Amino acid sequence: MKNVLIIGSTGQIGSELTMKLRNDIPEGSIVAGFIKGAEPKGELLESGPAEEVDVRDGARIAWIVDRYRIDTIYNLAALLSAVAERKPLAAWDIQMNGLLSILEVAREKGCAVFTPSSIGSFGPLTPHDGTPQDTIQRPLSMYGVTKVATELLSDYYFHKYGVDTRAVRFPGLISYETLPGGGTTDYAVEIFYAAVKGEEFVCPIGAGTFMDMMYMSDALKAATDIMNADPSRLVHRNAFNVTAMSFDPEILYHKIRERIPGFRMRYEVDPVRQAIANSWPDRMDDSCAREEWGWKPSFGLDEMVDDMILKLRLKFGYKM
Ligand code: AKB
Repeated sequence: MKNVLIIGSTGQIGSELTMKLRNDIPEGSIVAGFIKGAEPKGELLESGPAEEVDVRDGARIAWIVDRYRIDTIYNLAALLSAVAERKPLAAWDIQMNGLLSILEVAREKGCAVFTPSSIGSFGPLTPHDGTPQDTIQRPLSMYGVTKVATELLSDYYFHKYGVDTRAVRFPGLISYETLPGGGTTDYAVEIFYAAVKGEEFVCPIGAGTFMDMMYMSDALKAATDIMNADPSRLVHRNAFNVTAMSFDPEILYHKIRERIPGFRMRYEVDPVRQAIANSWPDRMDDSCAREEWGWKPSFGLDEMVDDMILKLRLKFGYKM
């Protein structure tokens, strides 16, 4: 991996992945792909090339691949689970037609492709505790439908055309740089913003709802380690279960209160997000990722909570 195109570079994952790749591969061209209205700013704009690109525009993607001799494409353009339920046709269009245009360019020009899947690719029939790598995937949400189709189409292009497609199934991602938007797990980020600002948090997900989660630095490590992995060791490709922790809103609330004693939370459950969360795993088994490419997260729950509070206080300029 040397010259990389990140489609969706201004989103929650893309903004940090682009900067990590620019630091890790200073000799490469790391191109920040963005859509109109979500232009990169500040360091992201100044530290390397940026190109406007709609994920569905294969001709434009091919032009960027030629111009920068791109060898790897990170496809991070997606509508997250809750917003995809409100806009199912747009979610299908972006997720599926976008993926197809990228895979076609990759087939013609020999690029590797990473398109993340998610805990959203599972459904109510999936075993929820210790969810295996290979198991039932019958999601009920449009987001989940597109994630299962993404896994299948990515595997298809690998088996039929030899396109080097690899991916992970991300859990909820927790980060302090860029807010997520429209996901079911967003509460686990938003709660920190409220706590650090001294505001009450209204939680849209009910007590007792466990979901897998991961701190962003581990997610970036997963996204790059899988693409750098020795292909001869990969039994699976699209996509690996990866997790770092599992908690419900109560556990997270109490962990934050241990550090910010005055913090308050109350529940106002959003039925759409709650139904999605109920259908997702409580805790995935990620042993295949550990065995096939050495996956191992660095941040557990306590380390993540400490770091989130510290980084948000610094971000808002609060005295320590
Ligand atoms: C969402 O909640 O939609 C995402 C995901 C788990 O894929 N964060």
